[in-house]
Amino acid sequence: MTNFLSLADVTNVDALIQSGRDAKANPFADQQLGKNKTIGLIFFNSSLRTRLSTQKAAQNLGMNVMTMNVGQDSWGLEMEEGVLMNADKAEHVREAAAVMGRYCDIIGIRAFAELQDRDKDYREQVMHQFATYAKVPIVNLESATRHPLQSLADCITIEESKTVKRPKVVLTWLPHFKPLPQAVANSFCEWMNARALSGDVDFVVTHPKGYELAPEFVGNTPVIYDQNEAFKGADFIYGKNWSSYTQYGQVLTQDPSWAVTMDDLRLTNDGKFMHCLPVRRNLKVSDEVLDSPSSLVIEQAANREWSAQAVLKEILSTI
Ligand code: SN0
Repeated sequence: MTNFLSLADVTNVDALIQSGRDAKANPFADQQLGKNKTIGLIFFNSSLRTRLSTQKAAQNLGMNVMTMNVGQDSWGLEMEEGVLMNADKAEHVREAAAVMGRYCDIIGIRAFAELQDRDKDYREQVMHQFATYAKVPIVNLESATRHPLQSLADCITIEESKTVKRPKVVLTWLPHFKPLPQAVANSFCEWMNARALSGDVDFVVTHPKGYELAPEFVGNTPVIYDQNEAFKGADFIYGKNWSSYTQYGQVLTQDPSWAVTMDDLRLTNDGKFMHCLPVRRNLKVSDEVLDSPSSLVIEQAANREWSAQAVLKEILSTI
């Protein structure tokens, strides 16, 4: 693996999930692999789990870690090509990425969707600019359209928590007053579609009308507009808010009936609740659900360390 930008960079999903589970069982087995290697973690947006878990995973592999918040710690970065730089951005990504590539053996980048211009977001300009100009492997720490380290952690969590061979997994939209990116939902669809294809899960999506995700992510997944119907017999309910893709970046409804409560869990097959965090209590999901044994949110977050370790291990073995 050279870059880890999306599922397309993974040759064997099963093996990567197993590698994460192996790291969890034996975190320091590969401590020599990253010795004298440096990872730079570059954030254009806030982070708690991604920053700490990726740093921890890199350290478990013996790597040195540097972290930077762009714009706060560094100069503001100009990402547009061929512009006259006479405004607030002091440095161009061409130089910034090239310099970082000289200090780092691997670079992780977080750059959320701006939710203004759909074509621009879905072109994944920032990830591609860093990959081009840094000339070292790039790890996606949540880009405009995807969050693959989260999806890998979610696959690990489902594998270790499932009680049936082929669990039913439901992705549900949750209410929120702010427009959030589609990245987590897109990525979850991308990875669950692959798991469904290999017979490891049954996967359905439920959301209000107007919240259809990009067709390239949904694929042939059944979309059910009745949330209660979708929840019937579910083994895992994966909650996430996202803003509209079709009316790009808009909040079309905040219907509180879409929040997940104990009544919803009672429709399921002793279903477990999953969410990538951060989650706003009682807006998206009730206290009762989050504080019940049915919640897997802390396990999922814990598994971020092992998903990052599996990915870094694979990249380190190629450089
Ligand atoms: C981000 C998102 O992509 O939805 C990161 C998730 C890992 N979430 C948020 O920005 C939540 C912000 C909020 O105010 O609730």
